[in-house]
Amino acid sequence: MPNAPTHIRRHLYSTIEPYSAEHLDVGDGHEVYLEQSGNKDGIPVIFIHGGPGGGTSPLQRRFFDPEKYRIILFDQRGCGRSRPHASVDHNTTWHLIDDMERIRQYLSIDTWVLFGGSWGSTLALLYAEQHSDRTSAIVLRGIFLMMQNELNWFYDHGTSAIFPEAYERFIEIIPEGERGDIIKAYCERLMGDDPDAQLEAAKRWSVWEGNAVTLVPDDMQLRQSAAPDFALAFARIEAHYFLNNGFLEQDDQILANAHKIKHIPITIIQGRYDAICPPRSAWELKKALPRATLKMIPVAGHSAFEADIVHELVTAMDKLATQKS
Ligand code: STX
Repeated sequence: MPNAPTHIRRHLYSTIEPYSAEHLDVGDGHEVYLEQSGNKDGIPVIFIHGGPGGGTSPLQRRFFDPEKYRIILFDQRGCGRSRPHASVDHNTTWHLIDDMERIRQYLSIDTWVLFGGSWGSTLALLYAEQHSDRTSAIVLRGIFLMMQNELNWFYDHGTSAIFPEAYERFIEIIPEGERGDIIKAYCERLMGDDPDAQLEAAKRWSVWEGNAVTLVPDDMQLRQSAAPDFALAFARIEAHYFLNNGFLEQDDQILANAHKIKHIPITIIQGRYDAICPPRSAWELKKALPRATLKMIPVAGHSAFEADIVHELVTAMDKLATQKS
């Protein structure tokens, strides 16, 4: 008899519809979109999306076994289906962390699993450092620690060396004299009162990032990045957060507070060729969290949806479900 295969590639779970979808009033004039799918009595997991400003999509429900997990997705302030669209008023990291706590209490959840990639990893780590007693486990992808060296990499000298032609399209609307601070220059256009100039800047900002998400160019990703509603929220919110360095008190805040979460089971999945969030941050995080598991994926970029990344994320979530049930 042949041996059972020792390595079966995992794919996303099947498409599912939410059993509940609503808007939650979080104050300050904001209403956030909140949905639940899977098993009402399952292990609660909150999906924390990227950007900031990226919003959620139905594909993101599919990392989790719907028989084992109570799957919670929400659109952070100002993006996705949250209202008002593209608003940066009362929109900071600390508001988002409070919104997550509000959602947790509203749903009567004691502790939950945090699942986030990219900016979603930033927000997951900051939430956990503040609410470690509410966090049962964390699964992270494409680590972003909201540090100045990461912003310099993506908006200045790093990604631009890999995608020079795309970078030229990104910076060509900014006069040379303003290119010393691209984020600030973009912010002025994205927050200005000319709607056409706003949208033009938003599309270029969003396409610059969309272009670098996948290892292999992906038409669907690029169309999504250029879609006006997506681009406007994504660009305005990202630029607002990055101009303010994520509203952190110190550049290495996440690493400096890592000791607060060292007892929590943490899995880090990182694509080796992630051009947006290069592996150095995942490595620094692993060093600050010696008990965490870091999986460096040899053939993968930034996207959550590349085959080897999906395999690792689904495997990590399945393993957690087995340990907890
Ligand atoms: N932003 C990283 C981030 O969270 C610097 C992110 N990067 N791309 C995305 O999110 C989308 C896939 C949502 C475009």
